[in-house]
Amino acid sequence: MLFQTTKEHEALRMKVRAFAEKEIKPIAFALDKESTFPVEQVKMLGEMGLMGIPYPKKYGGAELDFMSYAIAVEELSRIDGGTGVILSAHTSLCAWPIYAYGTESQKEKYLTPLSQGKKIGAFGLTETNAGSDAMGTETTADPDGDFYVLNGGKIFITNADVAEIYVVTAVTNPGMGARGISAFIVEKGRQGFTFTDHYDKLGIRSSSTCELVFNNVRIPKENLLGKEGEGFRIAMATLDGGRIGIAAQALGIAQGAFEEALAYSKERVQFGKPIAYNQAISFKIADMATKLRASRLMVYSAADLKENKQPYGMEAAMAKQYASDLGLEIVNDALQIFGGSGFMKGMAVERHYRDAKICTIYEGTNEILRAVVAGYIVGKPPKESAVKVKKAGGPVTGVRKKIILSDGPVKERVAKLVEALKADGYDFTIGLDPQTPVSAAGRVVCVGKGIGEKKNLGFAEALAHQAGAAISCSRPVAENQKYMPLNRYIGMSGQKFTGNLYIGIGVSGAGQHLKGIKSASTIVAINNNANAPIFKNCDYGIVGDFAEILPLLTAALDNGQPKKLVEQPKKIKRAVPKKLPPSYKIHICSGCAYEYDQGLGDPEGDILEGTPFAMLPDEWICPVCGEDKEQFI
Ligand code: COS
Repeated sequence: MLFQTTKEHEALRMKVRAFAEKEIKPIAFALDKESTFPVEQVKMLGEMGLMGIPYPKKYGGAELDFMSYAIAVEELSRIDGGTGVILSAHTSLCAWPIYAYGTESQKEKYLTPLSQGKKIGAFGLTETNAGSDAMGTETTADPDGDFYVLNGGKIFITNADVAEIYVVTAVTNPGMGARGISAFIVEKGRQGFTFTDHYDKLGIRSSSTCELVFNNVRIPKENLLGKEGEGFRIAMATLDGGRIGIAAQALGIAQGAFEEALAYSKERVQFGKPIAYNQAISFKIADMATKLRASRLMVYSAADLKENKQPYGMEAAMAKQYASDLGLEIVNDALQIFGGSGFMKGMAVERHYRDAKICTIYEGTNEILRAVVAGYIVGKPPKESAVKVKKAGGPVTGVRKKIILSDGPVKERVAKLVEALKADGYDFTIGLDPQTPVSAAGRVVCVGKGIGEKKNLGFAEALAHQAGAAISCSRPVAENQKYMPLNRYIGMSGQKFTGNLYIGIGVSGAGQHLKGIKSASTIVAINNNANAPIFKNCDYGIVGDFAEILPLLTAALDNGQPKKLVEQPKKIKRAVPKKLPPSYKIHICSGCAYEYDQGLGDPEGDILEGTPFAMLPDEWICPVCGEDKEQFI
């Protein structure tokens, strides 16, 4: 196997390198610090013909090979890992499935502007319960005339919300596993298609990442990508190619860190000579260079296989896993060579160090990739395991009552809620300092972005007083809107609420937030969007405008007396929906244990559905063993 880049490859490398050095390097620190997407620079990439490198010219592409694409991602990442993944997600994850599975008109309509860089693309597969187990998809697409109606959400989506074209997966046939999932092209701007706030990330901060929310989004049937039921395979095949892009990104980040460290080691003098001549450092440099060479050969080899239409899934997985695992070792050594200076913000090596980590996680964790590679070598493990495992999925907060009060006068719904809470054991004569730390509070009122203007916090504060609750909020309310200090936000990354009563006001229920309240005994949701995910995760919900509901709820909890301040009330047992006993007695044949089911009757014995056992004729016999009716117990 001889891998040689051509003169054209090297010319392209120089072109992308010059661009990255001139246009991105000077602003890379600021992009990272401010978490800013490089809008103008991405536009320039489009003008340079780099946003559709491997696609045919007739669809606006540059019609170069996959190795050229890998080199471009590598060179951008050498300067800024975030810019590298913008190109990679756009080219591999959005443009590619349209190129490979799209109809002619889909390619003209979507691939062309993507390749020309006029529109940015993104890919939506990952969900709260569908990470490594991509088959756990819960977003649904229900047919309705000439449309599919999308409901659900996607998390950790690179290029959201700057992208205008999204390839997303959704379940069209529940219960059919992989074959029940389909892929769709969804344009930004469709009614009901919204985004959450951007994540605040460790690295690749110049790329944008947020969640997609689909609330009754109508997608024309012509936007189905491939056939119905092909979505999972399309997604898996897309990721095979995507992994070449991430491998190239990991390689580029490591290359950048290596060059920084090499230059520094030659200029930094200790013990009378540059540290590069110290064997401890020179051996590190030798190892880094060796690892880079091995990674580069693997990345280019996978790209070459793809270009030549050879099987490449295993090689792409190997390259991504290897280049990113070794990439971490290289950036670690690079920072070590810089010593204390490398630990300082503003040093490129510090940014490379943070940017490298994600490459071992996204587009298949390196653990999953080892499973993929092993699958090619030893074959796939048998599907059925002797060990029964709990099926993932379902509400993040576990089994909840989900009593949603959506109809009728608001006052009556509020009264029903208060009655139900009292029946669950809540005493509203007690009070709590609203500034009690969230982790110590027995009850909280929590506001989400739906609270709107800051002055509306007054509604929540009044309710918190009457409910004997501390006040808290979702992450965006603290971080972006700055309505409360950061130590009051609830979420996976913030404070966990493990007390009794959580009342969410205008909280939509992003997975990260719900993970922070999953131990609450009772979850109450008040939101005007009946499809907000929090309603699938609550015990009681009222659908409606908080400005109307909260004053009524506050008044209903007001007992006219000052609240008694008490010690932390004891933990109330979580309300579990009751299993209803059958409404009729069970009758079992003493001969064969056949159970007569009143609901089914006995069609073979001409007994209609719904016939009670007592009404069966005396001559009726057990349809299984022929035992007389009176032998039933
Ligand atoms: N290309 C095409 N089809 C593929 C495929 C691939 N690379 N891998 C699997 N398939 C097909 C299988 O052939 C099978 O098709 P049929 O139902 O027609 O037989 C179907 O997809 C199901 O495959 P499998 O049984 O292997 O699925 P598993 O649930 O066992 O999952 C893994 C396989 C774990 C490999 C998969 O879920 C995965 O890659 N997870 C990681 C997801 C990921 O990378 N997420 C990060 C996204 S960041 S954008």
